[in-house]
Amino acid sequence: MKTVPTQSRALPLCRSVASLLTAAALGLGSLTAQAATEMPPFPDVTGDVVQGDGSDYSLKFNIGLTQSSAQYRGLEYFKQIVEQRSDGHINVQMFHSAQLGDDLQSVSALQAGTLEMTSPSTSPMVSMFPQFAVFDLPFLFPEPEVADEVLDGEIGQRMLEEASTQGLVAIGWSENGYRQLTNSNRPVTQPSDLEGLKIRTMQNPIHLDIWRTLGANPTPMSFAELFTALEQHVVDGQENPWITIQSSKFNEVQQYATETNHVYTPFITLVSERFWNRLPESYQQLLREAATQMGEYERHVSRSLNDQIKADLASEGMEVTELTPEQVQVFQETLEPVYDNWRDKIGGELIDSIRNAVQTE
Ligand code: TK8
Repeated sequence: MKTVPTQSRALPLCRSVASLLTAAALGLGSLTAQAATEMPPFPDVTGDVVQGDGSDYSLKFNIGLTQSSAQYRGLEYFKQIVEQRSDGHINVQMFHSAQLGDDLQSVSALQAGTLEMTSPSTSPMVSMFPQFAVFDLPFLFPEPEVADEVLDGEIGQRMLEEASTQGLVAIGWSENGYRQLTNSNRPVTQPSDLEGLKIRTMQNPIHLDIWRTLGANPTPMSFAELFTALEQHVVDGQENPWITIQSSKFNEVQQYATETNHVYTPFITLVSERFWNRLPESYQQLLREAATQMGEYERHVSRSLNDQIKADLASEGMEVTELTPEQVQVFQETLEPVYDNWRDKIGGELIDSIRNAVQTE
């Protein structure tokens, strides 16, 4: 079997940014914490007005993350596109922070026809679509652009088609992104530092396997319960992209962070099939185009803010550890058995086709 592709992203030397910045954090922490992160501007809405069937439609779009996430920013752009190009005949109501339910509850609501759209992480959906589990394999995508190639290419397209069943229509990808570890106990630079740490994972068996293999004590839990669980020390740590750590204020209840980049998580854009079937074809096409444009913009927002947010978290007092390439390799090698454990269940062909796409990049 091939070895896990070495991350080609430049990883600076291990250092604690926080120690350099503690003084600044003491003085300015509360001020900088208030400063809103500047989002890249919305691209202009382009394309003609799309003729519908004369009826008006209203859709509720619910996401798990907060109003300061890239996910919400993407949703705001989606709303602009859909409302402008339908000339106001489609109204988009935005809900954030799991106001209408967490990822799994939202998917059920789509199936029941009580919610029209959502954009969950693929990971909690593997019980419905086992092939999504491929994205949970550790260190699969060395660069975000490689994830784009796969998701926007043949494999991603096929997965959207395969996920358009069970009351759902899957119309696009955006990104949650590379996941980073945080905890309230100690700095983590190697798997042995994780011993005994209770880590919240998504409701996903591969993530459980990853953290068990690393020696931690993982507990699956809905994202909506996570802040309280961290605050009350029900769990010691969690893992999510920098922008999610910041927009969900996990840094207020987590002292240590390690830039592990261990998994890249896509978001999938889903529509309720019941709603979809009521729409004229021209509006179905409009939603597809808007979902694609939302995905492009949201990825841009997420990526352009990543490093800035990491630095902000450090200046606000979090102790942020960046791993050396050698330290990353220890994590990769420790996690290689996870591939063997899941290969047959996920499908060796699918894993190979993604790993081949990664290598030809
Ligand atoms: C938000 C979730 C979240 C995910 C998780 O709805 O559960 O940790 O990373 O971002 O999809």
